[in-house]
Amino acid sequence: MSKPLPYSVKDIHYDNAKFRHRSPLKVFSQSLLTLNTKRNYASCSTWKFLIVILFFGLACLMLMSKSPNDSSANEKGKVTFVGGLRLGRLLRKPPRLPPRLSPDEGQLRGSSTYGSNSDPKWAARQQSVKDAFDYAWSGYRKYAMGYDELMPISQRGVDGLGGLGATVVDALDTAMIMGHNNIVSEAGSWVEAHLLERISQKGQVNLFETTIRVLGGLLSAYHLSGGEQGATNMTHNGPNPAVYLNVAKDLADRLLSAFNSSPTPIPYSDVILRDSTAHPAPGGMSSTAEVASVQLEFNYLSTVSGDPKYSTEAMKVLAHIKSLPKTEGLVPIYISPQSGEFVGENIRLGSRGDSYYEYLIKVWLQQGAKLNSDFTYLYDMYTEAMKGVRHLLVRKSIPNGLVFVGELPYGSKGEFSPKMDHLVCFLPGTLALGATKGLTKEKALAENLLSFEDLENLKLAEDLAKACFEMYEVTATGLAPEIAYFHTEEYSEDGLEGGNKSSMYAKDIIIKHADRHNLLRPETVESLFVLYRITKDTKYRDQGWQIFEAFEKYTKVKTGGYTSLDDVTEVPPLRRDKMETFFLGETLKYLYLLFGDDSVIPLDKFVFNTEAHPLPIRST
Ligand code: DMJ
Repeated sequence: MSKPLPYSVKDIHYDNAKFRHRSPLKVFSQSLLTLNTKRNYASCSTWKFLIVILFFGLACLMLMSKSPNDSSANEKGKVTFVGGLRLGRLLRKPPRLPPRLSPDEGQLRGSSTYGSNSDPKWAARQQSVKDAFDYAWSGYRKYAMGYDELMPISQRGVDGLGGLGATVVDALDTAMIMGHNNIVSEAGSWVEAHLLERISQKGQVNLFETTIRVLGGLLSAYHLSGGEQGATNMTHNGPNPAVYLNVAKDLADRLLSAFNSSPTPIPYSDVILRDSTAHPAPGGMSSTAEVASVQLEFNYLSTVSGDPKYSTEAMKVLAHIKSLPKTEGLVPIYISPQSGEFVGENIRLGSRGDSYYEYLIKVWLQQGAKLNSDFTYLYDMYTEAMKGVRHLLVRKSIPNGLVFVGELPYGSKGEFSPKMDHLVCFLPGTLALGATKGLTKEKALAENLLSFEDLENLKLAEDLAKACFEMYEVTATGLAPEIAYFHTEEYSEDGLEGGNKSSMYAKDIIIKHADRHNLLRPETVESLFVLYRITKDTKYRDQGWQIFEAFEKYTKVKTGGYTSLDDVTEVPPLRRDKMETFFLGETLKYLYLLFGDDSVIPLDKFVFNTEAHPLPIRST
């Protein structure tokens, strides 16, 4: 008798060599082989004769037993035994699927968009997202080309990120993925004509923001436009991919001053681009998330440039953080570049903490996801941290039990705060990715790859995604606030509801006046995208569509572009005057991918940096 299945896969779709279904024909031919090898019966001529007869009989049956009353089946070429067993099915080879193109191959072969969408409903919805991207870009191009961001109400541009035309670079790979060739051409030409000069002239930029948006955008554009295959293969509009790489190197060389000027492996937060110098932020501290979320980009740059210096500097940060004391794997949100130590006790997965956890697992995945490698410590740090999250930060709201992640502003000995930034909504996607390593849940289960802990993380991912979606559903506009509080036994406040009286979570979610804005952020749709890819549960697509419709309804500006909102709990909502670069770089990209084909930027071949710029996983 076989042993009971391991706990983690008991009662679930299970498939390994031992339990896999085998076709009767295979069973038959294997039995013959077994007979042959085990007992040497085939040396007996009688047995040989019988086997030949058996095969002959089988062949005759196949030809003669076409069921007369199964004409439709016959039309389709199915051959059946009288008893109903479909011999055709036994003999037919698995269908030959068209080869799956990697995104860059798709691009290199000149397809207008990556992959195809066979479902007309989702194809139409995907097209709506593509149109929204076009609308956002057109508004930006008309009023703000070359500025960092569009102010759509004032119809002008603003440089909030140092003046490197951040929207152009953030949007570029989204345009490539969508097959928006005109936009690729416009954005690419702008990069070629202006960006190097800008970089050499501009003053202060933030190391993290510039790395994730500009450096990440350039590197992704380099890869997607066929850079690693060499320029001759390029079919994309826009410049030779080498242009993107050269600009990326120039930028990264200057950004390296943040590492080189610091007395510890922890970089300073700000860089003066024109003279390649760096200094700490006012107050002296760097954010933990910021210093630990530049490694995907610097690693990839080292790979494609052949110069290890970028990766070496960036990875020293993570190796250093490994040696610091933590609270069940959780870390404070500030770190000092002077001392190299964490500062304060504020632990959260929202602002200043978020992408530290994201990059632990993604850098490990980028480097081939091998256990017992130089990068295993990242996997261990991630695993410990997620255990810490489950133990110290996860709670349920009342009355209806939404699972959320709170904060520990005074460390693990201090009081728990039921506050959750929208930024935390990256976590469901990261947890799901960490659990299956980018495979579908079905495949990971079939290959027996999920530990008990992976399954727990996947469950938590789904629960948290629900809370993130309900942060949208609970408001009058259907758009999430920047921050929500959750009603618990220790904490409640009346009169701070989201404005959607029909939401069953109206009493669970509390939205303070100061937190009611929406900046067109991507985190929830990012997680819906990853969870859809991994679980194939269509509810994630439906939820993404609902969110997209709310963006269309309340944030689209008649004269061009989309805008942030001041208050999502009122209809019509008060508007702010900014279209953040990540609306084009992340939000619309994730929505487009959510409604599209899974073979486009597959999650086991690419990691998305924290600004949604896909970078290839090192091939093993
Ligand atoms: C983006 O710039 C990145 O996703 C970052 O990690 C967090 N914040 C914004 C989007 O909300």
